[in-house]
Amino acid sequence: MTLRLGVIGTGAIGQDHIRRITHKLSGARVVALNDINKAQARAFATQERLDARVVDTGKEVVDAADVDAVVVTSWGPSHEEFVLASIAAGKPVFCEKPLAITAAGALRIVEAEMKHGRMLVQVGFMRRYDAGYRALKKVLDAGAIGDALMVHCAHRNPSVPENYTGDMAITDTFVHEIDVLRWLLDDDYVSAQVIAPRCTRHAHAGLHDPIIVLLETRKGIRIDAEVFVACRFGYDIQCQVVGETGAANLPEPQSVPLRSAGRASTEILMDWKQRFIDSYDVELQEWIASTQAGVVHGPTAWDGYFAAVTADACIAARRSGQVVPISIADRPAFYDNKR
Ligand code: NAI
Ligand code: ISE
Repeated sequence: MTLRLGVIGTGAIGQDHIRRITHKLSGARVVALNDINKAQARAFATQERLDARVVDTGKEVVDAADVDAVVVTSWGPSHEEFVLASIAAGKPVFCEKPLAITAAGALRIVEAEMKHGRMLVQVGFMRRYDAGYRALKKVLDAGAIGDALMVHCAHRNPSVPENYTGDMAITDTFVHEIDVLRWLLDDDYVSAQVIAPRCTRHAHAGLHDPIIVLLETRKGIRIDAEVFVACRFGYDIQCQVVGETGAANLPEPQSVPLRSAGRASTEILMDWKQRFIDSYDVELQEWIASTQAGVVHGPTAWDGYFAAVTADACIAARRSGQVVPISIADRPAFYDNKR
């Protein structure tokens, strides 16, 4: 059965997801779409010659009789509303990260899903589908460096748009590390601290960039992560896990080592779209298959909630300069066997 999808939000990643669903993946097609910028949604549908209608609101997408499942790719603050509407309609929903921009919002989704009685929500934490992170996890799980003790990370963007404001370094950017490290280490967090070094002159007004986030896990692993979103030099994702007997690094994306004009060099990608391009394909193809089977295999609403609780703690830590404890109830049995 071909899954008929409705997409809300036809900006950068919404367009990419629609193109991959339409041209690359199998088992689904987009039948309805919406964006608050309706002209842009229309122009995109025309340009791509989509066999899909543009409707007036996100809620119309969710409620459309011919939409079997929903893809939410609008701005973070709107996610909660559309995910809750999808649950109320009993429809599976793939929601780009973050699930919600506050822990309270994510909890409302968890509660609504549990009340509904069946898992419907998957969160777009695509790094779990990346071949590099999967290879790193395999090495850790095989015990090749003993128990993990420390993790050093960097999440660098060359620049961010003007509408990237406030706490988005945490809720929109660092949220990837929050999820993928929890999955990688098979652990949860107990505290957060945020340090603000000297601010780059390239940060927009009101944004303190870079920041360093320190997390501590239940097992006592210490994580330090640099989040630097106006670094200018590349889209650069680094992760090194130091264990009792070795250190394991996230593989760099493949590029040809070049020797030219008196230099030896390798390319650094500039665009997030390229860095994890294959993982989006795997993620959405697996989501289509599991949705057709009526189950959720990927990151759940609980994972989205855990990420939001951690993000809230990071935001509080950034404001207070203190170490902020992270406490969360045990995962409900409803979400068992899922991390
Ligand atoms: P964008 O700004 O390019 O596109 C967002 C679109 O949503 C815009 O066209 C906007 O008009 C529309 N929109 C906003 N509120 C809406 C509403 N209430 N109803 C309908 N449409 C609405 O942003 P981008 O980069 O595409 O990001 C969208 C979401 O995807 C964000 O949550 C972001 O964090 C996430 N994302 C995830 C990535 C990943 O690697 N998994 C990468 C990039 C973005
Ligand atoms: C964007 O939304 C993403 O998800 C990218 O992966 C991240 O690097 C960027 O900072 C976010 O704004």
